[in-house]
Amino acid sequence: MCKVCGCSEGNSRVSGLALQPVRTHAAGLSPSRMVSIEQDILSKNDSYAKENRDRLARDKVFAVNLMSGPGAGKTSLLVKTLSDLQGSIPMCVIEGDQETSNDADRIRATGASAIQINTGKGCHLDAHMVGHALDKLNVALGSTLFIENVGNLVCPSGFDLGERQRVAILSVTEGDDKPLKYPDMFAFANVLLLSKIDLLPYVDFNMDQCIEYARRINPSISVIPVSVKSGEGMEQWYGWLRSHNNDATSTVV
Ligand SMILES: Nc1nc2c(ncn2[C@@H]2O[C@H](COP(=O)(O)OP(=O)(O)OP(=O)(O)O)[C@@H](O)[C@H]2O)c(=O)[nH]1
Ligand SMILES: [Zn+2]
Ligand SMILES: [Zn+2]
Repeated sequence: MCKVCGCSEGNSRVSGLALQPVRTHAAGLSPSRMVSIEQDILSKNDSYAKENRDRLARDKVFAVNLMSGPGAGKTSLLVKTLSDLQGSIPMCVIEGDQETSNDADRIRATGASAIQINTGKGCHLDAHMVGHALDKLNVALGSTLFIENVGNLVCPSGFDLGERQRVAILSVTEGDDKPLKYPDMFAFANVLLLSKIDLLPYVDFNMDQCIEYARRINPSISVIPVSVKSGEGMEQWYGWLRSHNNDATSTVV
């Protein structure tokens, strides 16, 4: 179910577990009834998100919601991060995709634990799905939990999952005007990772312009340019992760 595009009529699954879909294309519903259903769904999501947030805080887990359009490099970034930081921070992953367990398989190949959520026709994760995934994934005390959202630059920005930080990833092949065209995502995020910067010589992407657009939407957004391929910027990303992981694990609940 998506309050933005109202597009989901599919079944959501957490590794085979069926969740009840909410249908938005109900014939005969007036627009005001639809609005009231949407408000109900959002307030339900918020209460599930609060449950997740309280649970994660109790377990001293630093949860990061990673969002981007399809193919911006979320899984590649995670695979590299999990390989490079193995042994220094306990880490695990919740993977969200409409179909396939390809991304969870790529994550598990690094040795890290991963749960795949398939959203069917759903275009984003919601807090209820993440709660079910948390029941299945034994997240160790003091871990960083990466939640890779469904590849979509719009809909995930409407749904709090109970995470502590939100990271939007935009690759340089997508165009520097995206913060203005898809402002909700950039308003929602705490951090913007500009990915695939090894490709900058081959594309017309003005990094300064893109950052200026992003800050027009969200003046406090942090920006980290990275390339998984060349390794550029990865130390800055790891520094950001370590410091937030320390904050989460040292917060007294
Ligand atoms: N040149 C270059 N290619 C990259 C980089 N990071 C990822 N890619 C490529 O981009 C493509 C998509 O990467 P993924 O990591 O699957 O992207 P994703 O965001 O997880 O994709 P979805 O989950 O389908 O939305 C792959 O072909 C990667 O090899 C990078 O830093 N530089
Ligand atoms: Zn949608
Ligand atoms: Zn992915």
